[in-house]
Amino acid sequence: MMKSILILNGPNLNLLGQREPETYGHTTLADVEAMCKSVAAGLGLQAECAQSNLEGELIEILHEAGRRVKEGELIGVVFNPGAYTHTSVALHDAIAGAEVPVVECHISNVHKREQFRHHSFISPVAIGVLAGFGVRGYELAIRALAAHAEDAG
Ligand code: CA2
Repeated sequence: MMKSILILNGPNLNLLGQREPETYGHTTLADVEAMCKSVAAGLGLQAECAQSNLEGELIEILHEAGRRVKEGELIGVVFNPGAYTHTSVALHDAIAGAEVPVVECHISNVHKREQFRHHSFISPVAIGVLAGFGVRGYELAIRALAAHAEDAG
């Protein structure tokens, strides 16, 4: 059975490519998802993609992902939590509680932006963090997650 990875995007990332191109580029979320599917396929993985603007829905998706990791169907999640990165103890607790492997991924380099973007509630429960490589970061995060799963066996 081909294993899956989940590409999960949080609030406002549905607007990608439509506004603020100087910060987030011209690529749309649909383009990013297609690129993720093709990168994953090259690694023998299936990429599933989800986006939600709702914190509770992201929590439920992470719980389900944790169950599927335990079943051996899913290797983990590439997660761009959007602005919830900087606010959400609930998403932190969901990742820890579901014991789901997460690579945190940001399009922009949050550390060269406003101070309020410098803290992440997600990083302490992530395998690792990628930021500042534009939408190419999703590809790098998929490769990082796949490599981590290989190492973990
Ligand atoms: O750099 C990233 O990927 C962020 O996670 C994006 C979030 C931001 O709040 C984080 O600090 C960093 C914002 C996502 C909103 O994306 C938009 C895209 C196009 C137009 C407007 C917003």
